[in-house]
Amino acid sequence: MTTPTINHDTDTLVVIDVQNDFCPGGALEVPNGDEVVAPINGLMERFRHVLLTQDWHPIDHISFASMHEGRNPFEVIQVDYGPQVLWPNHCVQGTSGAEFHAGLNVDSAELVIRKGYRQTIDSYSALFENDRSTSTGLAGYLRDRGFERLFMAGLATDYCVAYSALDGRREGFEIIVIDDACRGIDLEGSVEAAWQQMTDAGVERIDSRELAG
Ligand code: VGL
Ligand code: ZN
Repeated sequence: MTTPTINHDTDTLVVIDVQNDFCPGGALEVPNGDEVVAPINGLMERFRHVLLTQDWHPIDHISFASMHEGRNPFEVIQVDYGPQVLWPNHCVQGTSGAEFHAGLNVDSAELVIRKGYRQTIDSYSALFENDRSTSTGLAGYLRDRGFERLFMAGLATDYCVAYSALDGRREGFEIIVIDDACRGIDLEGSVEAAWQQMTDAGVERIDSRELAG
């Protein structure tokens, strides 16, 4: 794809999980995660409509390794809805780790959608929880608002960005991931695998410099 032009009526920028715990020094740090802040601030000035997601877990969340005796972070277990990576405790509701990065200019955001707040299920995607069927309500909101195309940026490429992009395609939205405004966790090649899946699903991949309007 070459130089998409922003359509201010039907495009929205979805900024995913730019929270302290995913930045250097955070509980689940994404390598160089804070490098997305500057490009995303630039993008937020250019889009009329901006939404944010916020990972928002109870302290006893099922995805936390600390809840599973004898298990360590980054191991994978089977739960009711399939495989689940176990994470260090992160983005606990009300903690500073769950706050947006202090440098992120969140003022223009029209909606903050929180996810992962149910104890028994994780939610990487902004649209569906990890069973891929429990809706967060976002798809309906986006349709109600008349949005057709979602530009996505944030953390982490291989988890919350990829799952959101894939679910967005499944729900019939055009999805464009702005690659230079994302960073990945990269467990055993997961960034490359995520890009393969996204590309196969028709997700477009651009650099913020390729965006016009
Ligand atoms: C995320 C792992 C656990 C993300 C959230 O934002 O990509 N990854 N929770
Ligand atoms: Zn999480």
